[in-house]
Amino acid sequence: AAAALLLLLLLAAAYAPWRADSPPAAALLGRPASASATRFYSFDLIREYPHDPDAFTQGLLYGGNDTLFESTGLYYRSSVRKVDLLTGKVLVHHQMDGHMFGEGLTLLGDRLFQVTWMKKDGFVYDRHNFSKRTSFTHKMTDGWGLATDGKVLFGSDGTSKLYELDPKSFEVMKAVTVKYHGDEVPFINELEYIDGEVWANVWQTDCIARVSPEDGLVVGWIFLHELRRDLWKSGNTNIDVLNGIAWDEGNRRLFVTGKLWPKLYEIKLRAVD
Ligand code: DDQ
Ligand code: CA
Repeated sequence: AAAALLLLLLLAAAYAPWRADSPPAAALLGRPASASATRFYSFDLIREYPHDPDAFTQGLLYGGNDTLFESTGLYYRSSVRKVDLLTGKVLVHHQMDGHMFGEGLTLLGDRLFQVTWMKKDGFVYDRHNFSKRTSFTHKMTDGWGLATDGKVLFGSDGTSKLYELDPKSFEVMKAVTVKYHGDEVPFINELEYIDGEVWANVWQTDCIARVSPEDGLVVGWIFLHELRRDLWKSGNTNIDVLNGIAWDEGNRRLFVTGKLWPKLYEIKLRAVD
């Protein structure tokens, strides 16, 4: 019911005619500020791959050479994995402590950074050897999503905030509020940095928000409800929310999946406006 309500609010916000006026500050930054400037996207399915239906996907990223790094949640089941893209086979598996609920994951240099749910604790793993591990604490209100532009860590905590964290001190260097036509977008979850934008799963929706990290404005909405519908149609009624965006920059491939989804999808966006 909460998901339906949020979706309804998003759609209402999208089509409300009284929101068509442009805030001048946003316009000066050259960012879409009016209803007509925000782009909407559907997708074309390029290919589907198997995905571990027991993986409660919380963080997803491309690891090169047809591999993915993935972190999973749930108590006593949380993990960090290296996964073979083509087969879905888990190549390296690190089981987290039972009281840790794995969340967002990102790769900066040779190190994987991970945050955890309902705790300020995070972990840093060597990408080649997950047992080489250190920990850190951060100052976001919670640990949900992580991504990187190769310099800073982007983080989310389930609010409408998008944080920039220093990867050495883990201090918050900057925080913007994700907004669509002046309304805050809460439940910002799994993240991916793509071509200067931060793409974010919005928890409990089948939508991805394309966010400008400079000012937090939503510059595009991607609608992926068809993926869930097709999984349901083929009998997968046990699936949780859409979550997990991975970008293969070299080959410009975009991958998405969800928590407990038996499939991972390579998609191409198609503008619908
Ligand atoms: N988060 O990933 C959105 C940050 C948290 C998801 C928490 C889901 C809790 C599910 C608990 C199920 C217990 C069997
Ligand atoms: Ca990601």
